[in-house]
Amino acid sequence: MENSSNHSQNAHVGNVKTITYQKNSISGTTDTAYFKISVFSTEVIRVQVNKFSQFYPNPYSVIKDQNIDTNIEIKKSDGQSIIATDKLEVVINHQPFHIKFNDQSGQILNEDDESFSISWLGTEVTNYKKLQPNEKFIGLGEKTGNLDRSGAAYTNWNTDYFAYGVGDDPLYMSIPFYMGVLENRAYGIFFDNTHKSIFNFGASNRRFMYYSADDGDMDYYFIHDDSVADIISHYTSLTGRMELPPKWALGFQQCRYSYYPESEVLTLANTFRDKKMPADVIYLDIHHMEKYKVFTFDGEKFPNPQQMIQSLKEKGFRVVVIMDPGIKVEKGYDPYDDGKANDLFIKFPDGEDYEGQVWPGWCTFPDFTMEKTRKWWGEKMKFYKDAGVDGYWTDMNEPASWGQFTPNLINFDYEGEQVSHRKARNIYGMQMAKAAKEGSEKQNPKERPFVLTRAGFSGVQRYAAAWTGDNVSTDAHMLAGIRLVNSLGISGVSFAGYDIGGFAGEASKGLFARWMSIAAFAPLFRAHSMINSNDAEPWAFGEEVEEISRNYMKLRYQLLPTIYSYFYKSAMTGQSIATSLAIPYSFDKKIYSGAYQNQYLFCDSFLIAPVESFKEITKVYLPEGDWYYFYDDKKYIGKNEIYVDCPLSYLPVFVKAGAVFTMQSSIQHTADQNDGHLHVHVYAGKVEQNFVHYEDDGISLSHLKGEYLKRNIIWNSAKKKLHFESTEGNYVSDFHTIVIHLHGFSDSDIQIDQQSYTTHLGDFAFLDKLTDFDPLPDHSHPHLKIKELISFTIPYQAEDFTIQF
Ligand code: NBV
Repeated sequence: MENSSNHSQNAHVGNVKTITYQKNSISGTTDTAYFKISVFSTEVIRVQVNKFSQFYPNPYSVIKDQNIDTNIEIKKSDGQSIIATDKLEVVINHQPFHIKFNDQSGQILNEDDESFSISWLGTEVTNYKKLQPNEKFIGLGEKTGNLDRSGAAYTNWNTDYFAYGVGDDPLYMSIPFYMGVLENRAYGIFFDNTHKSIFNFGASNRRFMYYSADDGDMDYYFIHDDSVADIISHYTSLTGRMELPPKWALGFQQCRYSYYPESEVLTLANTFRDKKMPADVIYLDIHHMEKYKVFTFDGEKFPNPQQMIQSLKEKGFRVVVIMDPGIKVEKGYDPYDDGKANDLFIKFPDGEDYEGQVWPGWCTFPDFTMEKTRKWWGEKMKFYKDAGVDGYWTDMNEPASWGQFTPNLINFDYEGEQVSHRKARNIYGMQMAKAAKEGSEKQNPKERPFVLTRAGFSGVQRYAAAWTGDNVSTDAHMLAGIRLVNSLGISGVSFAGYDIGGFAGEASKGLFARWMSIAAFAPLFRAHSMINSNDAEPWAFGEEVEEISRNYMKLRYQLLPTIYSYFYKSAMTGQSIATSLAIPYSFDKKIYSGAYQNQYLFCDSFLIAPVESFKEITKVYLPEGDWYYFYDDKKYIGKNEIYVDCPLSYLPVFVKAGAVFTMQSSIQHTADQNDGHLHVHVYAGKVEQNFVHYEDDGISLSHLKGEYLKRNIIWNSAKKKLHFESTEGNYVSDFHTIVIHLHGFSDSDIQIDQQSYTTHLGDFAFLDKLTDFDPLPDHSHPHLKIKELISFTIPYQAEDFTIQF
């Protein structure tokens, strides 16, 4: 179909020449291309265009089928075809081919630039979209820069980037999904092409935004619904959602490049327990291996890994090991011999194995785009399982190699399609994470897997949590990491975190303390640091930092009933856990400003206002609604900018008026017994809130067979009614008593069904008072007494009950 021999000039898709109308899709030809527009569902339209009579879809990311029964109406005329669903109107103009998307009221959401719409420059395919007035752009996963990406451009090409700069691009993971936010409406676009791609949100021009890929199909999903959160929900119903992780993965995780020998690992575990700093996970980085060879232990450093891991387990720790993809080229080394014998490595087109240099020296690389290889890798993981390892950390899976320039001609299986590195690179890391997850499930079928991955692509959330790679110990990096994690949350990857303290460089005392306090409110709570750097455990920075860290670590563990409930919610709905304000307050322009763009909601109730370590006072923007300062219940009116003191011991945190969240007693690790009291915190406010409290055993798969407990706690502040619905599921609660804390109330007359309960003014502190370091004089201490807090205790019961006051 291609008629342009001049590849250095833009070749436009041209006019529609033929068109056929099928049930819920339209397809046809243009002067230069083939196209198909399918109604995937009421809110999702798929557009496919290429120059061949066959499409080459990405087999990895989208796991949902088209719902061909979606109710639609098609209007046909010579110049246009219009598809209308209950949410969207798609106007396909025929001459030339260009598309416009309207919402159901006819307001424009998005339209192609008429002259260029879909065009090619050689094999490079691009879709040009007109910039709408005041359009903002959010998402694109692990991308540095501002929350609003307008005026910037980004490349998707998974890249190993040690000590990246806070504005650098590309990094390790590519998620070609973004949302456009207009005055009062929003849409999402997922460009499902694994080649190197570019998203230009109006950089160096003011005519259009565009997304392009080096090669392959123009294949995108256009999504529209009432809110940004709904759009994320559709995107994650296409590309999948995280599965509920084991609860231990929500605890504090301590990493270092590298802890060894065995005695150091055991001392580390003991120190957490001695110092009463709750923690769950210890990582073994590359020095656990013999000469960096995956699926080995260094016999000198770790003479008895099984015994060591068993002893860590007895202290309540889980062990996660690193797995790099590179397999050392060494005859006699089983993974090499076996992989070679089974033809599992990526190859040059002449059939010779590709070899690149990584930690072990010259290596081959398993072709994770092949089912056979993924299975084989999973079988090899028996080695770690036998030692007692519980979690897996897939690093270097961009794939990285010295020189950082993998030749493009290398061949990958790509589920039988046989493609070059150009098409396979971006998907490689995700497929390694898949191999690790499935390997873990095979080796340990009774427990939920935990995989942490560096590289990934759309859909990676189904297999692994993500961390933002080799950051640096600076305040700017701390804040940039928060935006990266929030952006991952916008883009379907809700289980994510950053290296607390910074991987490269040395954190100052203040920086480490602040970073710990913020990360206590991150989905993944993990500290890590580079080889040859100072000790960077939470006690390594002196007593003050130790106390601050302990305070926030304890708080994290006390909040686990809420955090776990939100992980459950995220697994069900694809919604973020660390939620950029652009999700709930998308149309409030203030939240995009440089001063406030790092703010986010954690588990919906907490507004976290991250601030540099050197600041003692900061400006916070409180969006719509009322807000309570977390530490003393002082109430603030929303849509307001306020100044807040922010000594290192008090990270600015506010609770949304009308919020409900749950807490438990202080524990040392996630499997530690709490005291049986479920603390339900309820805040006066005008909104009705439904908090879904979720419990299960935190580790097995029995929750999928009904062994869970779910309970809606519905708080209607206007009617002063707190309703505990009856519990659902067969799991017997971890709690025997409910303690209710009412914040922002003066009323103390409480009836539960017919019975009256006595309440008392509370004396509740979310943080312990620091011993010698408290910066505030006693009388102004925020946590000494929460004056308006009223608490009372009732026995836990499975049946529903209402508290009226
Ligand atoms: O395995 C060593 C490191 C690891 O600690 C880090 O978290 C990864 O992002 N790894 C990169 C390899 C090289 C780092 C210089």
